Amino acid sequence: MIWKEDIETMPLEDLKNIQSERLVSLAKYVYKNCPVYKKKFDNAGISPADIKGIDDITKLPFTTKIDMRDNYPFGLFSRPRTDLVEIHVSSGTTGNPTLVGYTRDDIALWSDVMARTLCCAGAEPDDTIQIAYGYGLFTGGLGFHYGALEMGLTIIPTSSGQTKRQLKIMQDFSPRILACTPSYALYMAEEAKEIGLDPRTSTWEIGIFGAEPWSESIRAEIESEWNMLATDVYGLSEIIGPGVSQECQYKDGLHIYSDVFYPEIINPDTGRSVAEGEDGELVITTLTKQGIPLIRYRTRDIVSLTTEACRCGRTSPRTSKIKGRTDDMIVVRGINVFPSQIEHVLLGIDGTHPYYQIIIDRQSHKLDSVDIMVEVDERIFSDEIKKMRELEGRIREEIQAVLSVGVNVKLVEPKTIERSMGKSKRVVDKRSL
Ligand code: DLL
Repeated sequence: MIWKEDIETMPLEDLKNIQSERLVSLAKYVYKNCPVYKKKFDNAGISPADIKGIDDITKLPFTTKIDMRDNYPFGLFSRPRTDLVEIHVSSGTTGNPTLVGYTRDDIALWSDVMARTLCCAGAEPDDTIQIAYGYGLFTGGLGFHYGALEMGLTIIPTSSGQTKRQLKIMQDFSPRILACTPSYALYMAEEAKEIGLDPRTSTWEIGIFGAEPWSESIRAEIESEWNMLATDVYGLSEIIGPGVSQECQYKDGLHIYSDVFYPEIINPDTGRSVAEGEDGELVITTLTKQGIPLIRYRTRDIVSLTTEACRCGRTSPRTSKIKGRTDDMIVVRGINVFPSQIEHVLLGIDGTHPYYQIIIDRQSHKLDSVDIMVEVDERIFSDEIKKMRELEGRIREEIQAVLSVGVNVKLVEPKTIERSMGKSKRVVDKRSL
């Protein structure tokens, strides 16, 4: 599979017809095969016969992470365990992890959407791909693997870690494509320089980065460090893994495969749809999955959606980059704070590095404190104390102006903050520990 023009450039009315047909079958399928969904439909007073087309989707109840956890491990499945050929687990922070499973047809679907993803990023059939996402229970490594197999690429399944070996493999086998988390791409650039390798001379021309939030400033940093095109890939285990949406070369939103993953954007407080272009929570219905199809799954990721045509010719709607998570929001002294707001300020200031950590604490009976550790250039550290204090003051003021919350800023030397080879942890909330 290389470029499926009929699907990628389908007129929106045809897309809607396919979505409608698929939703009608899906409603019948889960009602018949999954007792949890039967109960959810019955409680909402909805029968599959009420679903006549995609516009009826709002009649159906939402599915949440809580439904996944309450019915752990196999309660939300529509197929018996014996029909599953693979299972994956998404690690949560509390309680049971989330289990997802695939029938053979689901693996075919995953391979297909991942091949579309690779193609969308600009991969060609003769390419070699280095897959430095973790292989294992995490869906990143194997998801890319299936897509690359489907597309016929040459796969180097390095998984994450062993950075010096990653760099040697890149030099020896000349892959054009790199797939890993954006934080690992940055870390590899640092390591490359450490061993005297100029990252700008690497053979990687296209990067497919995701699994964690990353800003345009981090994109600019990766693109200039590695001299490559850095594209964004989005997905989540509950829906399929990576392969829900992907940026094309124009980097103007992520094309969502809405013929199989139907997107809605809602106001997370009211549950109602927001107008096109407005920010809200992304809700996805898996239109064709068999093992664990999900209806109106609340991703908690905040995006906006556009149906405007893209210059690449694909007609599927595009989401913005992920702007935050409904549950990532930190409430400090009653004010809502998103880590991305802090990142945006930091990366706009000359001399700071894309490594920072936000530490929130509460001393007994005192107000919450926000300490931000920021890595800065060596040259700033060797400057006089006065200059360092000035920079700290400037960062503090700029952040306070954006957040309306007082913060403490501490500049730290390069390489002080822990590096990540998978998803990085930028916020440490000691209040909930
Ligand atoms: O992270 C799947 C994946 C693997 C996506 C490799 C892309 C590449 P989970 O571990 O279940 O699955 O985590 C899903 O990660 O709800 C988002 O909050 C976040 N996330 C994933 N991709 C992006 C992205 C994989 N491109 C959760 N930008 C999602 C921002 C992302 N956040």
